[in-house]
Amino acid sequence: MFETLKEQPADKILQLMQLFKEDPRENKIDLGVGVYKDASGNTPIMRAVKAAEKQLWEAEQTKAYTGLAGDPAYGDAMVSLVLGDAVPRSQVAAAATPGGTGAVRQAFDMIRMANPAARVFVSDPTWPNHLSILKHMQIETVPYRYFDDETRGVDFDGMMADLDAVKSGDVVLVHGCCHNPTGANLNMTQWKALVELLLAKGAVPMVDIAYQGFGDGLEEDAQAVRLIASSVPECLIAASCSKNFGIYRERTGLLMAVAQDPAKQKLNQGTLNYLNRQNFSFPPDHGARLVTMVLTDDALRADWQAELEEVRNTMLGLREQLAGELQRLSGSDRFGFIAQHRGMFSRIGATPEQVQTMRDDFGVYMVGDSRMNIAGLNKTTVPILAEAIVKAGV
Ligand code: PLP
Ligand code: TYF
Repeated sequence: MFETLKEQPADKILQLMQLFKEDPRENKIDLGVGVYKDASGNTPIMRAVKAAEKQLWEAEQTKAYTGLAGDPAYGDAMVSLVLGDAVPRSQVAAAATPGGTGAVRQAFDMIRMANPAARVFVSDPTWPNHLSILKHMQIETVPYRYFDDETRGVDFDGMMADLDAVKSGDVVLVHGCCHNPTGANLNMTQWKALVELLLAKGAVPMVDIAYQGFGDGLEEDAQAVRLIASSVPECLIAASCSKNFGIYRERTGLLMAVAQDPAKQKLNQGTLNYLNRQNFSFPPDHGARLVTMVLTDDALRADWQAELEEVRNTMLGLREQLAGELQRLSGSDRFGFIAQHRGMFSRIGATPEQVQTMRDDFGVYMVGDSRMNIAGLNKTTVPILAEAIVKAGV
């Protein structure tokens, strides 16, 4: 049977991790995979998470199964973190998932179940896993313009023009904040215009929010998803705790289905539970439990928020430093977009050849589409990167 299998394309981001490992140069710089790193290149366990883990070890009495949707307290805590009081809790169905990826996958499954003819509109570019999963599930995917190669900001006119083709029952996938891979984001005026278009078309928004707290702050980063959830009749939200709690390997995510019609909540919750059962039964609990503890304990929460702010401000500082350094070296303002972008990533608009030159000549590893992870830098490596960017002719 297995002889019928075909080689599957590798994930380019994960491939790059391997290439970096194999490079013997000591001064190489890893700007690849989206993992936060401090100035010494470590990905620390956040203080509040570590403290919660200690408490949990003392207090946990059982490892028996939770529910199909995970621990309800986790759902409540995360719905509140993401949606605030934008919609009544009674309108939200929520299920824990293995990571944000699990939430994305379950969301696509629910879409296909509800409307097998639904097309999913995705930003060009988007996180490669979106495309890979959609293709695997044989869901029709339609790209919409997103990134302006000239300004390195959002091509909002192009985006709206392409979304004019959306039909009732189609799904429009958006990144709630900190767009991956570009770092370019809509402003609130643009989000409002997008919501108007979705309402006019009868399209269902799906929001992937994997970096809440990494852009402009926990509340600020949730503004778009809250606007959407409170404006449209139905939407799906896939949230990840991997980055903002630093618990990548614990696989902690949440899928939310929001409906203005309260009668739909029960059906949606039942569907989310059903889909969890079809795919993995009970979702992982350890990370979810830590998140719940951190979010519901005042002291832990305050410490988590403080550390998340440190992380966010460190990345903003690196953005400012890099933009400044590039302005000095290039004698132009054309790299100002790096300080405007938000989140871990910026697509700098280099050609694949220029990306390769930076790798060969300077040991700088960014993804082939010229996405760099800002958190892979520190004060000392910023000038090295700036020189590489300018010398490669970007
Ligand atoms: N969505 C986007 C846009 C991402 O960048 C990521 C990666 O971190 C995820 C979802 C999900 O990540 P995870 O499955 O590790 O929670
Ligand atoms: O985009 C990134 O780098 C993160 C991490 O298959 C990631 O989202 C990368 C590839 C992948 C899963 C997660």
